[in-house]
Amino acid sequence: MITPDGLDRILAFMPIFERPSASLYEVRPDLSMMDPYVYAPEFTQFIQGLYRENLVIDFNWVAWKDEAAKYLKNSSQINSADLETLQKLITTHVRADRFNSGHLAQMVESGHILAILRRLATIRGQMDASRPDSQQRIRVIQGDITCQRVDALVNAAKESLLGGGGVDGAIHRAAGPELLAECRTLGGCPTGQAKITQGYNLPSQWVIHTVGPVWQGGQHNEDELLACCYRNSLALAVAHSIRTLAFPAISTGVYGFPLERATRIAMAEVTTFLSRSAFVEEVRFICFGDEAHQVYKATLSTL
Ligand code: AR6
Repeated sequence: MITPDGLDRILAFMPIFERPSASLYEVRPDLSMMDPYVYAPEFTQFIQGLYRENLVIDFNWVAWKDEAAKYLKNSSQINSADLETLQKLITTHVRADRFNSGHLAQMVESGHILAILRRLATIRGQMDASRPDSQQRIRVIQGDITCQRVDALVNAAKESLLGGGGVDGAIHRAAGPELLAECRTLGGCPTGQAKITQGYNLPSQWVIHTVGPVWQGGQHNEDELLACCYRNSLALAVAHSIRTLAFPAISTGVYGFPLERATRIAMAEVTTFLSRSAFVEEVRFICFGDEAHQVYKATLSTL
C-alpha cells in the first residue's frame, strides 16, 4: 500500500533530480565492465525507497513497455497520470535498467523521472485535501509540549493535581509556582476527569489538567477512562472558547499504558469530537520521543 508518509519519503529525493543530472551517475568507459554506469549513493537510496514504498510493483512490465514508450514520446501525458500508472512507469524504468544498462540515467537526463516525481507530488497534495476536514485539524508534532503556542496545553496530571514528574513536572516548571498555587485550590481531580487553570509563564493561556488511568493490564476500565480524559478535556476547551490545544500522550509514561493502544484511543476520541464540532480549529499531539512520533504518525495515516 502507498501511504502519504511513504510518498513524502520518496518526494524528499526530488531536489537531487532538480540538480544537474551528472552528479547522480558517472559512466566509466571501461569495456571490461558489464555495466559501466555507476550511480551515486543517494540515487541508489532513491531506488531502494521506490521498492520499500511500493512504487515498484509486481506486474508484467515487459508487456507494458509499448505503453510506457508513449509517455516518453509525449511526456505531458504524465501530468494527468493516476497513481497506478505512475507505479507502472516507475516499475518499467527501474526494471528495464537491469536489462539495458544506463536506461535510468537516460530517464533522469531527459527529465522523465522528475516529471513523474512532480506528478506524484501533485497526487500527494490531493491526498491531504481529500482527508476529512476533522483529520486536517489534527497535527502530530515531535517536541516539548511547554513550547507550543496554542490556547491550551493539556497536562497528564495525578489525582492530587499537585505536580509530579514527566510532562506534569515540565509544565509546572515552565508555568512557575503560581500554577501550583492555583492547583491547590482545586481539590484534586478524579481519574478520567479534567480541570482548568491559567497558564502563567507558559506561552499558552490555559492548562487543562486531566488524570489518566494507571495501566493495570487492561481489565480495569483503563480504555474508557483514557477516552474520558480526551473527551472531558475537549469539553472544557469548548466551554472556555479554546480553539487550539495540545495533548501529550496521556498515561503512556509513568502510568504505563501501552503506547499504540493509547494512541488509537486518543485519535479516535479527537477525530470523533472534531467531526461533530467545528469550534476547535486545531488539536496537536505532542510526541516527546521518536517512538511516540512514529506511532502517532502511523495511527493518523490509518484513520
Ligand atoms: N512534552 C511532551 N511530552 C512529554 C514531556 C514534555 N515536556 N515530558 C514527558 N512527556 P508522563 P503519565 C511524555 O509520565 O504516564 C507524573 O508524575 C512522556 O514521554 O508524564 O500520564 C504525574 O504527576 C509520555 O509519552 O504521564 C503523574 O503522577 C507522556 O508524556 C504521572 O506522571 C506521558 O508521560 C502521570 O503519568
